[in-house]
Amino acid sequence: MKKLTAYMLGGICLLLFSCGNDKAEKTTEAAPKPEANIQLDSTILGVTTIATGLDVPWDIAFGADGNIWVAEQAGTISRISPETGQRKQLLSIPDVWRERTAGLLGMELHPDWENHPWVFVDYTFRRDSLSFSKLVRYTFKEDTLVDPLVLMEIPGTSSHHGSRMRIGADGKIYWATGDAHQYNNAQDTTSPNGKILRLETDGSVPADNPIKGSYVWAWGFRNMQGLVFSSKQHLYTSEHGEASDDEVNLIQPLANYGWPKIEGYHETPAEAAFQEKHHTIPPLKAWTPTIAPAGLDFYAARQIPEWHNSLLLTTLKAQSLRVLKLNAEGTAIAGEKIFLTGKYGRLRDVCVSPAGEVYIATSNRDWNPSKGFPTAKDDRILKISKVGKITTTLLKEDVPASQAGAGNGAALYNQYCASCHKEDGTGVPGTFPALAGSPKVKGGSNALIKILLNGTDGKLQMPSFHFMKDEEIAAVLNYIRTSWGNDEKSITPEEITKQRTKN
Ligand code: HEC
Ligand SMILES: [Ca+2]
Ligand SMILES: [Ca+2]
Repeated sequence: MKKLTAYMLGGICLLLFSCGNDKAEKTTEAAPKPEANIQLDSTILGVTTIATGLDVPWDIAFGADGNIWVAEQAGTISRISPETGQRKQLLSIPDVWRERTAGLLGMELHPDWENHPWVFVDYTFRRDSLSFSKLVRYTFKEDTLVDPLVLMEIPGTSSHHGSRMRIGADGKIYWATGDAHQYNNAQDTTSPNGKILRLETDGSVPADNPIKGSYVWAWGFRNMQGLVFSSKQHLYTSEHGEASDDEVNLIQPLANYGWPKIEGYHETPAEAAFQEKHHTIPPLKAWTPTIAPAGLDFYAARQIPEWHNSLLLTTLKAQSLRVLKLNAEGTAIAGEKIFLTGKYGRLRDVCVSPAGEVYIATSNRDWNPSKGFPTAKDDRILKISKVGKITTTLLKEDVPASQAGAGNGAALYNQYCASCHKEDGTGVPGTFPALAGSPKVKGGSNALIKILLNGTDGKLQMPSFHFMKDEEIAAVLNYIRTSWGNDEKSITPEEITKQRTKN
C-alpha cells in the first residue's frame, strides 16, 4: 500500500512539478539494469530494455538532442529518453495506410540539425484505391513536427515498399525504394521502384546526378530495409531476397545490382551471362537460407572495440543482431558475428549513439506472427553498451545455423518454409495457406513439385525453390506429406529431376 501511494504521488509529482530533490533518488531507482550480458574478446556488454509497449518501431534514430527518435508503423513519431525511457509523442500522421508491410517506414533526421531541424519520413497511403509511397519532410518546432512538404510520391502495391533513407555528407537524400512487387521495375531505369534515388532536401533532382534529370542513382533491387553511410562515405544496403539470397551490397552510382535477373552471387550460367552483358555488381555477402535482414547502422565508435568499423544488421526471420566486420577499405565483409538469436524475437532496426551505445527496436507486433511472440513487453527498445562486469545471464556469440542435410526434411522445412507456413504447418490465415490438411499437399505429386520448382504468381505468391537440390525438395515434400496428420506416399528425387527437365 505504501509503495502504491508513493508510486501515485510520484506520478502526480511528475505531472505537476519538477520534483526537485526527489530526483536523484528516483533516477537510481528507475535506472533499468542489464538483463543479459554478452562477453566479447575483451569487452563485457549489458543488454537493457529501455522502453516497452511500442507498436512496431520501424525506424529509430539517435537525435542531436540525445533522445532516440522512433517512427512506429501505424504513423506516430516520438522521442524517448534513453536514460528514463520517458516517451513524448510529437506527431501522428493522419493519412498513413498500415496494412501488412505498408505503413510509416523509414525516418531520417537531418545531420545538420541546428540549421535544418528536418525530419524525413517515408510512408504508404491510398488514393482512389491505389497505394503509393511518399517521402515527406517535416520541420521540428516547439515539440512538434509542422509544415509537411511532400518531396516525392512513387507507386506502391501490396508489399515490397522498402524503405530507408539517409542524408549523405553531400547533403543529398538517398532513398532505398522497393520494387512494389513488380519485378520488372527494378531493371527499368525510368521507374522509381527498386532503386536508390538521390534527391535534394527540397525534392528536386540534383544537378550532378549520374542520369541527367533523373533521381536514379543505382538500380536492380527487390526490397531494401537497411541503408547506411560509413565514416568513409561508403553507402551500404541490406536487401530481402525471395526464397534465397538475402544480400548486403556496397552501392556505386550508375550501377546495376541484378534483381530480378540475378539473386545473390552471380554463380549460375544465366547469371554470369547477364553480368557479362550488364556489368552487374554482386553483393558483399548473401545468405541462403534467408535471414530477413532489416536495419543497418555503421559502428565507428571505440566503446566496443571489437565492433569498430563494422556494419550492425538486425534480422527479422533469424531474430538476431549481426556484426559484419569490414576490411580497412570498407570494400569487403571480413567476418560475421551473431548475437541475441531468438532472445527478443524479430529485430527491425538499429541505431548507434555518438558515444557508441547501440539501440535495437523489436518488431513482434508486425503482420508476420512468430511463435511465442509478442510478449506483454513488446515492442521494445533495447540498449547494448559496455559494462564493468558480468551481473546476470551470460549470452554467448551464436553459431550460424548449419545448412540442413539433404536427408533432413524437418530441418529443411524449418529453414526454408516455416517463416511463412509456420513450424506447425498452420500458416497465416489469408496470407500463407496451412499445409496441414492442404488438398494440394495431398494431391498428385506432379502438381506439388511444380509449386516448389516454379512458385506461383496469383494474388498470394509462393516463391520458387528451384535452387534447392532434388534430394532436398524430395525430403521437404516428404516431410510435409507425413506431418500434422498428413499421410501421403513419398516422392523420389528422380520425380523432381523429371519435372525439372519438363519445365
Ligand atoms: C515467403 C513465404 C513462403 C515460403 C518461404 C514458402 N511458401 Fe509455400 N506458399 C506461400 C504462399 C503465399 C502460398 C499460396 C500460393 C498461391 O495460392 O498461389 C504457398 C503455397 C504452398 C503450397 C500449396 C498449399 C495450398 O494449400 O495452396 C505448398 C504445398 C507450399 N506452399 C509448400 C511450401 C514449402 C514446402 C516451402 C519450403 C520449401 C514453402 N512453401 C515456402 C508462401 C511461402
Ligand atoms: Ca543483387
Ligand atoms: Ca545467384
